Amino acid sequence: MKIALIGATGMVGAVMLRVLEERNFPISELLLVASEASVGKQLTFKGKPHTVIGLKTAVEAKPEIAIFSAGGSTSLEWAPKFAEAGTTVIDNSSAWRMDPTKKLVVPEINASSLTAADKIIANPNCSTIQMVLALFPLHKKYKMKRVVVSTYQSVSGTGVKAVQQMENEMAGVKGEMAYHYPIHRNAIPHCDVFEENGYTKEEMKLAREPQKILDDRTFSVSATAVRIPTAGGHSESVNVEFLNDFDLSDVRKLLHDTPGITVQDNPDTNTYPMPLYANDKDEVFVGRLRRDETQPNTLNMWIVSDNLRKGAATNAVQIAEYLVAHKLV
Ligand code: 11C
Repeated sequence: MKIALIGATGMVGAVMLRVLEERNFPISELLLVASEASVGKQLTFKGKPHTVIGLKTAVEAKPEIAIFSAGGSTSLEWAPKFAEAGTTVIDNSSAWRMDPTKKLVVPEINASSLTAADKIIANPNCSTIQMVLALFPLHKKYKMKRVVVSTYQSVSGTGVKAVQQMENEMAGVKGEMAYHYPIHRNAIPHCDVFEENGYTKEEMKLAREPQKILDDRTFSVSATAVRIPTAGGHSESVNVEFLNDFDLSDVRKLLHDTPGITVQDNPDTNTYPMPLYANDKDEVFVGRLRRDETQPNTLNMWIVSDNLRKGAATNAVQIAEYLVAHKLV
């Protein structure tokens, strides 16, 4: 496979290179692509140096797959150009997610909907992926009615400028601010921009994307997204009301049997998921499973995953693997 990585010099790009290498993705030629300012830079893949090229050169090279992690405006402009050249695009930005003509894919849930005609495939938002993967087996069996989620999102979700802001604040050094407020020793209830309804765009991604991925508009999601001073890994407190009653040991078994999920749930041994330990792992970790005693058919759980891996790079590479395995590229 000739693969292009758009946004190769960025934070997700670096994780993407590691994931492609670790999973030994079949690559005959790797095109590392970035903005004009980075053209000519050298990056290493499997111990070999690669020179960064520009978008136009990459389109002309007609790769079979292009994985984009370069922001929404680059995706909006360039994904259609790659698609016209015959390349299948897997896009990490929010640009195409809610476009009804594009599939929004978490491979463990809905990769089977993909066909060779899907030339631009959207990767969901990081906080959506980890939540929807845990909700998926439970929804299948017990049918969700309403989800209330509060997120605790790491600064790596914002990007390198935010990681730098937190490090500067921890070291007592003045520097550029990614947020309106200090993040060290703080919690900021503001991820992405505000929309007209008073929710942030991140909260609305959590509300809208699961319905599209699960192809079901009968349940609703109400979200509050909060940025906290952790370096990597998003955490989520999730309250789910089902139409049908559930058995807690069956919930645990359903989650345990779902590929991509690791259950960490034992109050006796203080076992529960935490971002420090989910960092650099591909799984979605689920714990603190307990019945909501204030309402029937309602479950509380705590979900943690590395936002740059399953939340971005790993999910995108899994989509690429599916396309290759099913001869869709
Ligand atoms: C965050 N979820 O942590 C965001 C980062 O829509 O792909 C990814 C933004 C997106 O703030």
